[in-house]
Amino acid sequence: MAMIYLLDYGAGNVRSLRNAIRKLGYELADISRPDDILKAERLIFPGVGSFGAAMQRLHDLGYIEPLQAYLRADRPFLGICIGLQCLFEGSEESPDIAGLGLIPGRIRRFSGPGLSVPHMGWNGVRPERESSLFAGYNGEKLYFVHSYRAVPEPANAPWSLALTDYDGEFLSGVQKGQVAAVQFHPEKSGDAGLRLLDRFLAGEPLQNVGDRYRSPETTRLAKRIIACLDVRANDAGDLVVTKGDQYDVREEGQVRNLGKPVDLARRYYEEGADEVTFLNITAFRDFPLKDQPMLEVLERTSEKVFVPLTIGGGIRAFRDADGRHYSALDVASAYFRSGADKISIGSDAVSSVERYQQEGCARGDSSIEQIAYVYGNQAVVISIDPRRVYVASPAKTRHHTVHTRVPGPNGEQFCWFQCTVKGGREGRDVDAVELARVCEALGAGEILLNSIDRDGTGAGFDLELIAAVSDAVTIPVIASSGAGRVEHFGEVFEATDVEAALAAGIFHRREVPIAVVKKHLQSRGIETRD
Ligand code: 1PR
Repeated sequence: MAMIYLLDYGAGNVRSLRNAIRKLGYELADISRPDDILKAERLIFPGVGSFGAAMQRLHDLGYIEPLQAYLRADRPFLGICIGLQCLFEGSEESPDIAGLGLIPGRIRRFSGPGLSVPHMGWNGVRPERESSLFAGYNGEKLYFVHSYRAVPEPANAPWSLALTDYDGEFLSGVQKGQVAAVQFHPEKSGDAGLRLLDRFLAGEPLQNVGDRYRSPETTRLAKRIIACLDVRANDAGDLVVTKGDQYDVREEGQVRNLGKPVDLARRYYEEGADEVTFLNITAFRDFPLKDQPMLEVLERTSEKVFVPLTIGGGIRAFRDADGRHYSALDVASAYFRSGADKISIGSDAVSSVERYQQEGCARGDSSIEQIAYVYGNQAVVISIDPRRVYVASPAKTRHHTVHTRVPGPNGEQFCWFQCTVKGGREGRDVDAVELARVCEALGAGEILLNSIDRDGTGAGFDLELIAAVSDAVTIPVIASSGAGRVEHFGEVFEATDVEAALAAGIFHRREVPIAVVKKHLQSRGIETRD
């Protein structure tokens, strides 16, 4: 069996890819010097971060020449995501930096009107011709996350292997001879992705050996269903999944215990969750890197769960007991190394927005900017914990108000959505709409929009809050808090433009299986991943 070589230049989370390769039964070696590249029998290049950062890193490590020689010699290669984009001549993302130049054309940003960018989530591919890579592919959706894409042109037609529809069509698979690359993440695409990866690893020649595929007419991005696990230590010191009612997780004085984090995450993966999110809900008061069982939870989860993992809680700068300083980027990096694909920032995002408003501009040193620069915008989620504040009229506040159908305690017809920090313990003078807008400007890639008023109530999502925020940004928004019945999921996707809906309590208590949510959505004509 051929040894698989990984070109990992240490800029992001490739733990899941390593885990996927090991799970499929292959041995893995790392490229650690330029010479290793030409020794490799099968090479995987999972590009991470931005196009410019990836090319710069290849350059600094002296990898460009041997890599070009390897590719020109038509040796087995699989590029993933940025690993596909680097094969082209250049990219709008980093206009001054040249690509490897193997495939004609430049990478361009998605720009269609009303389109959510990044293209994040599960979409299909349309294979253009037979290949061993897509042999047996049957229209299953695969996981994509990117803001730039390769556009099909006559000059790169000989490379075109598969197309995906979003803002027109883009090249989601390329291949010529033994060199192939895909824009989606096979290691994050559940069983369908693992099967595809296995076909490359198995070493079948890449050309013209596939079965006939059944290709859908056009591919459609699915609405995502996310299972959320709020995690904290209980009074005995064990890390448990808990769940609050309006953020209060205690029942008769005890922290509610709904199960073990790794087991539950695995259960949701098997039941068809499109993503799994962990929120370390007490990390605001503890130093998250000290004695953190959360890192181990992530490591163990990423061995078994092959869909995207997000982790939130405590992502901010810290000084430990010995006076050592850790930046938010250090904390995030520890989470990425342990298997997270995205990190989510709560309290610190509110502080960054307050500072942005005081100073009137971005300074490049907020946690959002620092993490997005290194790991890419798509890896930075902002978790908002808003609470309604009722007012008699919009003139009573400087904040973004909505005319509400759920009047306040004194019959108020208007409300604004006040951001809170420290798990709802402190309200700040920032509203959810302005927070989302500023975080998008600072480089966040997605918004996780909770509601303290609806959390754990089962009364349905706060559609007024969700519409106000999702109308204010172009990045994807995840609706969270209040799901109590399958109909609530249909409602939120029909009434607003959100890309994903998240729930906790109804999944933990096994009241509604994820598959039933998806069936319901399909019956309403809403696209999902099966
Ligand atoms: O502020 O960066 O340290 O991050 C802390 C993170 O922990 C934030 O993302 C914040 O939302 C979360 N958090 C803090 N305290 C609580 C709590 O519940 N006491 N959980 C908490 C937030 C809300 C949702 C929940 C949905 C769905 N949980 O994520 O899962 O409301 O619930 P439902 O379907 O049962 O209604 P930082």
